[in-house]
Order: sequence, then C-alpha cells, then structure tokens
Amino acid sequence: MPRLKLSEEVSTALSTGAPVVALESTIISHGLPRPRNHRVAVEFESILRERGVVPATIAVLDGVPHVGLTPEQLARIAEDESLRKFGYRDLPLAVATGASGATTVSGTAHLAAAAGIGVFATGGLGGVHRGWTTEQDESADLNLLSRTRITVVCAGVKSILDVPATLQRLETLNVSVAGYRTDEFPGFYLTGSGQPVDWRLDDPERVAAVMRAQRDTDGPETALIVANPVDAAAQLDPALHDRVLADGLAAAESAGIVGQAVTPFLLGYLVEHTDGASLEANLAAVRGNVALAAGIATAFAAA
Ligand code: PSU
Ligand code: MN
Repeated sequence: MPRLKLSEEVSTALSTGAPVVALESTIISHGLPRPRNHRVAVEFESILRERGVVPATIAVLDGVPHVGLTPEQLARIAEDESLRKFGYRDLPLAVATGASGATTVSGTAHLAAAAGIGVFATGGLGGVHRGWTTEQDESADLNLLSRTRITVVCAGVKSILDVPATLQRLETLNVSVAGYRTDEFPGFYLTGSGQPVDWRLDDPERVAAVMRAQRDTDGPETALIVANPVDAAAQLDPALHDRVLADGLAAAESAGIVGQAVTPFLLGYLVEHTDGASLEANLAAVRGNVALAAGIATAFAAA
C-alpha cells in the first residue's frame, strides 16, 4: 500500500511508544450533518488529548493517505461536500488518481494498522444490510476486520442493519467480539440490540490483555471488536427508533438508493425524522467509544 503521510505528532508518538487512537473520517463527512460535524470532529480529538492520547484522524487528501490531520485538513473533511467515501478497495484507485475522500471503517482500519496504530474508535460498524436474502449488501468493513490486526471500539453495528446476520458473519470471519461491561451486544443508537455476546470485558487493562494475546498468536491477523453500549440515559427512544427506521428503509427502497449511499441516506433520514434525537444518541455513543479507546490505548502502551 501507498506511502502514508503521518502528522508530526502521530509520528513522534508512535516512535516513542506513546498512546495513539485512530479516528475515521467518513462519520464526519458522510455520517453527520454540517456544520455540526466540524465541531464534533474537533471534540473527538480533544477527548483523546485530554486523556494524554494522540488523535490520528485518517483520510485521503489529493491522493495521499493521511494519518493524523492538521486543523485545516480536519476542517476540509467536514466542509468539502465533494469528498468521496473510501473503503479499503478504493485506496489504490484514490492514490493513483490523486482523489480525495474520507475513509470508512475498512479504509481507516487498514491505514491505521499500516501506520502501527493498535486502537481505533468509531460509532457503529458497517455490516449485513436488512434484505440481504434478496439484495446482496454487506459492508466491506467485516471482511477487512477478518484480516487486519486492530482493536475497534464501537457501539456495535449500525441498527439500520441486520444485527443477528452481522454477528453471524463476524463469527464466520473469525473476528473476536466482546461486550464492554455488558453481556448484550449494543444496538448503536440503542443501549442493547437484544442479541447476546459471548465475551464480556470489564476494564481497559483486560482489553489490552486480549490485544497482547492476539499479538502472541501466530494465527490470522484478525481484529478485536470492543462493543461499548451508549448510556441508557443517552439512547434514542426505542419505539421512535423502530418506527422511523421502518419508514427510512421504505424510503430508501422507493428512492432506489444503493451501494455506498445506503448508509448515509438512512443515518440522515433518522436525524431528520427524529428531530435530531438520533444525532444526539449517535454522538453520545461515539464520545463514549473515543474515551474508552483512550483508556485501552493507554493500558496497551503501558504493558
Ligand atoms: N459509524 C457512524 N457513522 C458512520 C459510519 C460509522 O456512527 O457514518 C460509517 C463508517 O465509515 C462505516 C460506514 O465504515 O459507515 C459503513 O458504510 P457501508 O455500509 O457503505 O459499508
Ligand atoms: Mn453497503
């Protein structure tokens, strides 16, 4: 893969063994409404800095994969409406053509691992879309996580997806999954998805111990998903969630939305039709994930 441009602070932190957490940029460019997305991107980075952790927001700018952005570059991610959405498979095409785009979980996880970063925070993973029995749509996030050594802290998978089918795929793909202080897989906007999770980890040191155990195996380089639920007080009202999501899925279908556009369409639909309540739940989930990722990166760096 192409040469990475590390920001100065990320490069220094990595060479001294200081904790670094990767952040994805698609959530900023395609997952959250403007202009709030810029304030939020800055806030995610400050949550890390306040905890003594260096943020590495990742994006491809003018054909160069960047790991760690300047404030100007972060503003560009939030403001530039022409930015594309790049998964792993798009990276070589973007590099060769000089294109610019935000990176999804698959693109970000690859670039973070390539830079030597072990922990990555996001909102919700992509996964198997509802209706997969008739229309094949499974996020490339899952496959990439089956072949990349990275710990992803997330609030589960986006509830717009088929959660049981996604958990089954993660099992098939040998991706390790643990609930953080929960026995129930989280539901992204909702604290719980109703699905059980086989493993529970209760503190950052234990997560770091799993990361070391992974490092010490010689099996395939798989990811660890740390599924961290949004606080019950911050979750979206479940009845409102179910109703608006059903309407959004119908709207996506009748508008003929396909491919990479599906996820941003549904997230946007929920924001609009819950009067912003889904946005607050989404942000609360990401903030919690970023803070937990800081603790995990710190525990892993200390070990
Ligand atoms: N988490 C969020 N908001 C988002 C995403 C994750 O809270 O917008 C993005 C991630 O970049 C993830 C992508 O990789 O949605 C999944 O898109 P798709 O279903 O097209 O693979
Ligand atoms: Mn998809």
